Amino acid sequence: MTDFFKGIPAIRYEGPDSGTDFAFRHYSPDEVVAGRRMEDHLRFSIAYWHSFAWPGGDPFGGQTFERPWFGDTMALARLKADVAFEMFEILGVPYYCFHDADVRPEGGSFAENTARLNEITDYFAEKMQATGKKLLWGTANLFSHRRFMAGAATNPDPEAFAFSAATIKTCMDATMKLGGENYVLWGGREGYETLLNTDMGRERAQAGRMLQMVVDYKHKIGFKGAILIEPKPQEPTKHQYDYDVATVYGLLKDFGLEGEVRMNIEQGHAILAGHSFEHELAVARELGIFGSIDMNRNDYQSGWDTDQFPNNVPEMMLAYYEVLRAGGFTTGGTNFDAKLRRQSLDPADLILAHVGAMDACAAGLKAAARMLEDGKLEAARAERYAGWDGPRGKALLASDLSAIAAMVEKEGINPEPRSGRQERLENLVNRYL
Ligand code: XLS
Ligand code: NI
Ligand code: NI
Repeated sequence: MTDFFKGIPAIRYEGPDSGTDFAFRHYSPDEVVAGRRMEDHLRFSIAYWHSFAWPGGDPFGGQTFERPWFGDTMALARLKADVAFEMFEILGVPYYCFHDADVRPEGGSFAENTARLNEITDYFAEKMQATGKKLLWGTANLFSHRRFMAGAATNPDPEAFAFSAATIKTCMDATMKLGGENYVLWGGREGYETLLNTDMGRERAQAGRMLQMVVDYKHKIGFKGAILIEPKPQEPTKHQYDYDVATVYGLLKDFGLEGEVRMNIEQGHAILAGHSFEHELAVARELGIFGSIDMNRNDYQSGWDTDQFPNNVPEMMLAYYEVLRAGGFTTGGTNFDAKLRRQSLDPADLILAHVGAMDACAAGLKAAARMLEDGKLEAARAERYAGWDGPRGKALLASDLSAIAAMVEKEGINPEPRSGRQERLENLVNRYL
């Protein structure tokens, strides 16, 4: 045991009237919601990078956090892992996620990076065995080191493509070794900063080819998890090729991968793309490519991907409603891709940020389940489209323009507008909160 979280108790469900900050008010892992234990529904996961690797910097200032494991030795990487697993236990969170660069110090070569990754993930394997914690997904950080400044797969330099491909292989191997349930690709610098120096067609083709290689390798090694892409429109680049769910679907179609790759959808990225979170979830659900979520929130005024901990229950209800409509998570889960504000220095801040986020997710899920079980919203939606289920609706889509024109003329068809009832439905939704 380290003493980092000294004095902080294991967090338990105490219900809405609990008198302490260190308790869940809504998240009760064994409680059954919509036919499933809450723990199995929500499948919470902690993001190693934000909670244990991020030093608290912003564009105007550097490190604010002082953590005993900061530094670039393997001994400190092990200390970081000790603290991380202690936090997973305190919170009772079943899963975690990591990038290679979060968990091992950067080596002087690809071979040294690989050796260090293998060493620390062996240490993880022991800890997972001892605690029962699981890996939701692994990924490669192909955006922080300067070698990736012009992209990874989309880099104009083939050697950067090669280094990226090799690094992805080692991270897929580590994910497989740890029994990871997914492997994620987020295209951090797979985009451009200016069109003036960019061959967009070539870069997009490189991105598609890398993705094919990832899928081929998954099958080659028998990885049973899902390959997930995490769309984001921009930041750090001006434009990213995995802009949003619909854009990625086009990419998957182009490269013959629509049955192979699903989406990891992040709240803050949806907002940056000019969408709501539930929009992105609904698009993925409709296209059959929903996978997992990165849960956080943006500051709606700042315009950045601020990665704050989620706390807006009405928004989360609508998000989990889409998750439930998609049939719930299979390999995916709720990964807190969220970081403290840089003034939140205390170990307790790290715990309480997750406690509040888990509670907000639980409250959102429960409200969503009530709304789905009650069925009024779905009944209103079905009623609005009922005409399409009748014989005329079905026949129309199989018809053609001239036959339809003849029918409209003969029968004197003249559609009568009906209310969309938006406010009425908005009132209905608020009743489940
Ligand atoms: C950054 C992304 C990143 C991915 C994993 O905005 O959210 O953290 O989740 O590379
Ligand atoms: Ni993000
Ligand atoms: Ni993310």
